Amino acid sequence: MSNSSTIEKAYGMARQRYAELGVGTDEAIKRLAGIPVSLHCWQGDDVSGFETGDGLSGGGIMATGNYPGKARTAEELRMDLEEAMSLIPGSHRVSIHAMYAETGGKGVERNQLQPAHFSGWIDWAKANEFGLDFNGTFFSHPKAESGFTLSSADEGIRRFWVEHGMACRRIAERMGRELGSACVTNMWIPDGCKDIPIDRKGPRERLKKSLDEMFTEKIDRNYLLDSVEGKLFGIGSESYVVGSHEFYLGYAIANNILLCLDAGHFHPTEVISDKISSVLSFLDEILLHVSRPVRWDSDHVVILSDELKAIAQEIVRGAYLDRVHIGLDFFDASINRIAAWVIGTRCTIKALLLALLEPIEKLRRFENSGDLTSRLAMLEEIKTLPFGAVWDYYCLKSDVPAAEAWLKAVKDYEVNVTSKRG
Ligand code: RNT
Ligand code: ZN
Repeated sequence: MSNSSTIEKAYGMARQRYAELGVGTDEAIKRLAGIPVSLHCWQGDDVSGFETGDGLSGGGIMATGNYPGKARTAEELRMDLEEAMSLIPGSHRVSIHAMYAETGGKGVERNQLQPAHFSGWIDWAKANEFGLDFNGTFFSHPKAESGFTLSSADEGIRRFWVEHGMACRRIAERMGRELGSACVTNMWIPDGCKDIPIDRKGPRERLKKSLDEMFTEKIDRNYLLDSVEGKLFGIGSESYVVGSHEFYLGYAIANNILLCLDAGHFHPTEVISDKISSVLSFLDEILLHVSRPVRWDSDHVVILSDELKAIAQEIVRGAYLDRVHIGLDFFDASINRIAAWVIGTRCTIKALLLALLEPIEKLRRFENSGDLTSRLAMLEEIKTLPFGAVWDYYCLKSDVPAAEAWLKAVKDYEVNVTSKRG
């Protein structure tokens, strides 16, 4: 394992090599430190939440695997998140779902949730200097069992979920206000059906009406940023999803709210990296759900894949860092859950660093002058630049383990903490 003087030495050499291409590594590291990634709390407990005794299916999303030691309480989940954060360089955010409310053992209906039910999360975020993001939970609930929530034809059910959305926005406003940083609040609903519907129009009309009602209350954008997330299909909604991409793209543009692009929510050969500059031609800001679909929307742990690199390149090349909120959305229950967070988040940050280290000006010049030969040659050559030395140095300077050294911390934590959970 590298000690700090080896890391510094390797960095010095890397800095020189990048400088030859006109890239400043110190600059890149400085910019990288200012980019928050929002860690999704639901990786820590397989998207279960802490509501009592429902045992209901999760609206077509599911973590597979039964690795021991998942968090059973909010305290455990926060502890695990802190452990993960201590192994990730930079200052980041945590994304909470409404089903992680702390209601003191009392059942509180989702349309009755209050900011007070999240004060444990808010106090913790304050103490640790994490930003918070929020999500409505429109699944794992008796009133979602029919497969329809905001688009339900049952007025009582539809109204219940509208009220849930309104409650979530007030909770999120509180989070944003208390933490001094706008809380990106995402609404994803599972609505759709397994087999071919007769009426595709009615549910969409009702969804639009529900969203209009939910977003009526004007809330300061300094505290709350509303976002909606579409999808292509889910388990049990293979033939029809009410909130499709076109539906929400239209809704977001018409209402000047954020669109959430999830990497697993499109046709298998479609990529969200190519959608960023398209949707940002019409929207001020977007949210990303960085995920890894394997053959379907499987939500595998994010790795340093070509698509992850392309996502980061698009954000950096397009100078969109202020307009793209980077959130994670994966859940794997077959490996150590803290390691899953650390791997996925470190990879996302690595992809951003790679993008910040591109000799963009040089590449642009090649392209603009029609020298496509040099463009391709350079794109391939930069793949073997000493990027790892810059990454290790960034970890060292951020006081987190460089290279694979973080794994030992997770293994120790497993022995001392998670393996002791029943
Ligand atoms: C589901 C969506 C949604 C959820 C989380 C838990 O397909 O991706 O974002 O994964 O809200
Ligand atoms: Zn998602």
